[in-house]
Amino acid sequence: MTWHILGAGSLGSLWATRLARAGVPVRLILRDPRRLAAYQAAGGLTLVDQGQARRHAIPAELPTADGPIQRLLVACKAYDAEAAVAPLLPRLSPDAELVLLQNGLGSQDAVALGAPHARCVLASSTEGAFREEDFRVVFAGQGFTWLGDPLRPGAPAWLGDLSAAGIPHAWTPDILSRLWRKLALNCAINPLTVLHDCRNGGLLEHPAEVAVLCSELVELLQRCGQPAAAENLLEDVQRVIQATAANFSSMHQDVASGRRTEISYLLGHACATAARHHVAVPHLDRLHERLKAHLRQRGLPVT
Ligand code: NAD
Ligand code: KPL
Repeated sequence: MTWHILGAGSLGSLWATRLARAGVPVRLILRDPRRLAAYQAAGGLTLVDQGQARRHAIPAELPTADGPIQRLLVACKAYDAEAAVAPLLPRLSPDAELVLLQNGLGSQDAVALGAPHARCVLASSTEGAFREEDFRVVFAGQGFTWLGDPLRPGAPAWLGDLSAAGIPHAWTPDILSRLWRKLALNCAINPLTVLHDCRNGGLLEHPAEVAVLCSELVELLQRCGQPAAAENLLEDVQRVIQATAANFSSMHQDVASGRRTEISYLLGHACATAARHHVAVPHLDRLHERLKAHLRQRGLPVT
């Protein structure tokens, strides 16, 4: 069964090249004729893995191409996912499955609402990749991908393709808990690294700020039906800060490079959920406002 991959950026290319390398049929879906022409001129997708570069001539097409889509990996940013999937809806076969790789929460519901007949499998990944140039991606950090479907707990047979491709993964009945936990970690760390303009380790100098955010996040998670995601959150945040002390957070990297952030699907989603559940989170709200002001000053979107 062919994997269609929507979004030939960092993570989409990392998945596409590893699946193709394992002999799994893959097709890329590129945004428009200009990008398709650029891809064809590049001669394929290059994966740099442990210093070794290898090009994979994976076939590519436009969203308007003919042919049904049975399995779609959505590898766009959270803010692009819904609009990117929309033109593909007429091509989805009745039993189509979508794998949603977006970080944070909110974009998955938007995609699922637009594709009510498709099965939506949610993913939470700690793998790391970045684009060295267009259609050339560096595998930067070993990690793990959790997959799950909150509506249908049974694991799909295609997980075998991921094993064949050497993509470390596991199926979980609690994918929402995993996504909420990652969101909470991102909320406690990433905005502060932007506002203090520091590496993750720089937050060791701001323990009280981190602690108060964690206590509000714990209260929110408990009150919005995600108590497992709240367990030992502060200890985990402190562990991640120590373990990644030398790194810049993904949000810091986005802001430093003038790229749009996924703020609405991380801190924005946490604050909106708190408001919906009538949970007071004054420090998270204030952090959200400060972050939006910081982004506005730099001409970056606040959604
Ligand atoms: P990216 O910006 O590198 O890639 C996204 C790709 O989607 C781009 O190539 C863009 O052109 C394409 N795209 C956008 N709209 C499109 C459309 N309408 N049609 C076709 N293509 C379209 O992003 P990324 O870093 O791969 O991140 C994807 C998601 O994975 C994000 O939610 C991110 O937070 C998450 N994530 C990334 C990493 C990582 O290391 N890069 C790790 C974990 C999670
Ligand atoms: O996931 C992260 C990110 O940079 O996005 C870390 C810093 C590990 C946790 O917030």
